[in-house]
Amino acid sequence: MDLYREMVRVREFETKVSELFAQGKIPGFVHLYIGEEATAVGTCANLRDDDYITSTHRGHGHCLAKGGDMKLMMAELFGKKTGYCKGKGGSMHIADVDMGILGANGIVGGGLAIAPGAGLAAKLRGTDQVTTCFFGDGASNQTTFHEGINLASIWRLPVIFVCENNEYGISLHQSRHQRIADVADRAVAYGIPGVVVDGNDVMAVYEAVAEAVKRARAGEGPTLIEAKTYRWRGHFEGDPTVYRDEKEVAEWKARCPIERFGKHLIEMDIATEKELNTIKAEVDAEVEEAVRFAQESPLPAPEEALEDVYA
Ligand SMILES: Cc1ncc(C[n+]2csc(CCOP(=O)(O)OP(=O)(O)O)c2C)c(N)n1
Repeated sequence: MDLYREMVRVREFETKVSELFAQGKIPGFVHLYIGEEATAVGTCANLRDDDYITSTHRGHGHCLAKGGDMKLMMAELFGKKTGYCKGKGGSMHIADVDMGILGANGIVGGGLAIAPGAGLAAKLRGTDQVTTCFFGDGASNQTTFHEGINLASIWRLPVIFVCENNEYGISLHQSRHQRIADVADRAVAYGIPGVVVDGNDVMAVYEAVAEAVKRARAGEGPTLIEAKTYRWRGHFEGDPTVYRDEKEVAEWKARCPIERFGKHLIEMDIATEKELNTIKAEVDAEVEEAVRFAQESPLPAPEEALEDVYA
């Protein structure tokens, strides 16, 4: 039930963000994760508060699933002083070090260079903390992918590399940017396990990551997990999405991770339809509260623009 609620939280947060963005209430760039919820939720359900994640430009789902505060996230998207980065970072720069969220990242593949560092730090401290590194199929062509996984492999670092293969790097289908169908095949080059999992099946993701976390905590090193999934929205909000047809989108919508898991819970007598509707209503209230908090919060003062700037 917790997995279901968490996926609904990600979906409803972002559905509201898409509405508010279309109304011009949210400035900047917004990349939505709608359709990919099972991957973040199934992964983060294995992590403790003191474990780390690195995130991407499509990071709302990762941050919420890892325990980020919805109100502070919404305020950040609104550019308000009460947001995670005092309104100066926006959607792509949400970080909460206390919750192990080492940062969403506008640099594609950026997290792949950060995660082994966090893994090495944990290893040197002698803790059993793990770091999970989220990235896309497009990012798996970056040098940081190869450097990061190679280092993690030779040093047996406790890092779980989770490739969210949503089939596209901006407008380019995977078949046009790679000659392989499975990014997980690249694990062979680094002598680590490579696992392909249905990224729209929250339990399948949970189980694959559970195994990788066990290996990592036991000092056996990293795992590369490829979650096959799909983003329902454009690359960014406002993207006219002319590079894919509606039939493809409809086919993936029919595999909605939330509806699918809801059905499973009902069939297994774990939940009733009424209980699932209650969860949705509770989440909607939580999202409304976050929007109210963001709207009522002050904007940062212009003279604060140069505070907290490091160079
Ligand atoms: C280093 C770098 N190169 C290029 C870009 C431009 N860019 C932004 S998103 C993106 C595609 C990312 O695709 P993928 O990693 O598959 O993630 P997805 O958007 O599909 O979640 C690119 C090339 C960037 N932000 N950073």
